[in-house]
Amino acid sequence: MNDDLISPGHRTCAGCGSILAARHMLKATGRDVIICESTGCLEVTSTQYPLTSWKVPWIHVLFENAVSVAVGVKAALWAQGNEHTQVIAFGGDGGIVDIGFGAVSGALERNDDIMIITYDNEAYANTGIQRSGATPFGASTGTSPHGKVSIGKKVWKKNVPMIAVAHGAGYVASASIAYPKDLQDKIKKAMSIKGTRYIHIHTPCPVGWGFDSSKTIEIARLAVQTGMWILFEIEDGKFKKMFRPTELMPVENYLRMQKRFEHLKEEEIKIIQDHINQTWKELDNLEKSGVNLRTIL
Ligand SMILES: Cc1ncc(C[n+]2csc(CCOP(=O)(O)OP(=O)(O)O)c2C)c(N)n1
Repeated sequence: MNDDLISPGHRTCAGCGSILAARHMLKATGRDVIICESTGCLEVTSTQYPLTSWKVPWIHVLFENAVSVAVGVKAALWAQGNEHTQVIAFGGDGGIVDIGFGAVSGALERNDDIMIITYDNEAYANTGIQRSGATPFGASTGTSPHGKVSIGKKVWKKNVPMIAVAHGAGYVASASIAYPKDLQDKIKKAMSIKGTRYIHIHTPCPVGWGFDSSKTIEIARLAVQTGMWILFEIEDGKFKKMFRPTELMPVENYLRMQKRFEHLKEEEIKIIQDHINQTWKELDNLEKSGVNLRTIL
């Protein structure tokens, strides 16, 4: 196991899931890595001038172009004859899934040799919890508030891992801070592969989601146990589920622990439960079929 390459003393909120994603990521990569991180909670709280929590080379990039900078850094290393240093574009769901997505798509399409990692706290947390493309259906946020005529966010979460596969990415995976070994194994595997690799990590946010800061790991684990967040790997276009409980727990257990879902009525919870059941079944069928998603998406 590598040293801890995120030092304590950073200013993330108590119970922040995103800093754990960074910590586990670096445990997997070791020191031979350059991180290009977009503006967001984690950037602000881990690098308050003149201090930094990052014990590896780290660049703060504008909100929208962490991936473009990572591609440039990789090209500069290549010009120096350095083929060993891993370059990672690291950003929140706002940075990667939404505003920076053009650059993500460009890198994927060119198959640039970088890793892209999203830490997904399912909102624009740094600016006060606005809805992002990764915010789940039914969640109340500053820009998808629930009320008399609204249940919160009205559409489903954007599926960037599948969009990455549709670009032909050779390695795509989802991960969770509640399953650190699985998370680190996936990053290690991604490091052994050339081309654009995409990993999406689920990172609960006590402030934005409305739960006690002692419950971060419990919530992250429940997301996986209920099927609200599915752990998988797509290698060379082949889908594989990485966590298969004999039975999924009811999603209500997960939703009821968070203020952002507290307004949901039984029928809305049922819509979410049905959606999970359907997705779970179809992903099983996909895995059994052995279909190569790179050829059909
Ligand atoms: C072009 C641009 N628009 C808006 C902002 C304001 N802004 C800074 S961080 C942020 C939200 C970041 O959200 P996300 O990427 O999800 O990371 P998180 O804060 O949740 O960790 C926004 C909107 C900005 N810095 N630049």
